[in-house]
Amino acid sequence: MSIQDLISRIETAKSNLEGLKDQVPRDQSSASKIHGWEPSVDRPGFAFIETESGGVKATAGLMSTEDPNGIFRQKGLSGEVEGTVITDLHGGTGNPRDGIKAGVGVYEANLDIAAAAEFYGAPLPDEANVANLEFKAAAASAEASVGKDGLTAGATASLVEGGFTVGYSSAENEQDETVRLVGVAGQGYAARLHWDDADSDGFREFGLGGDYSFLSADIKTEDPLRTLLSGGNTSGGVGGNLIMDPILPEGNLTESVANKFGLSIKDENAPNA
Ligand SMILES: [Ca+2]
Repeated sequence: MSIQDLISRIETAKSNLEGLKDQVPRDQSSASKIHGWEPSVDRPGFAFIETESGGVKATAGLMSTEDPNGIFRQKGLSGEVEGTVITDLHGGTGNPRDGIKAGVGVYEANLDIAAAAEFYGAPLPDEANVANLEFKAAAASAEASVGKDGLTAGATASLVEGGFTVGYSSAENEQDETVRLVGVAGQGYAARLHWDDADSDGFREFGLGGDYSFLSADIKTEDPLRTLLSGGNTSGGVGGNLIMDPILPEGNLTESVANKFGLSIKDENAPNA
């Protein structure tokens, strides 16, 4: 049985269980309903309750902005509580998560350097086309959730958090890899597993991450075997890329090895496969 089969069996079992709780299957559930005021250009404050079959999210804040090119977004004095049984609520990412989540923060900001570089006509090189900065001030959050993109369990509270995500992501490439490193002036204890296929190329970005005391880190890779052998395309640039890449065969190494045993990690039915 391939990893793909195993994951799809887990997902089928989970949706069967959900079907027992509620006779309305997830994909037939009604669209979410918003009660209150969502963030808008002419009103900085927001406060709304979002409901969907099986889930509810209450969120409020004094400021939330995002520039139209997706370069910079920020949020101020905000809080949210989210509890779901069957729903697609999860921070607007479109990734269904079942579980509970709560958070408050005085300020948070994200800067997409790759989007900014592209906008100003100097795009980052293809092999390093992911670069984000993140910052939070006086924030606390707790979450226990599982969904089609992964699993999260833990809690973090900080005075200040700052860090970056770098790497490579493209539906044209089957060796995508990103690394996220964030320093936390506070305390955090959390574990995360990742198995989303964000670029829908048939190769899931497997990974793990966590918060431990002053450090929050995540690594995701479409080619776990190559990442292990090369020490990471991103994190081990010199040792990994320059030495191992000429030695290791092209393409997804994990898939090549899996194929030798009659297995596959690729979902041939993915939209960009
Ligand atoms: Ca992928």
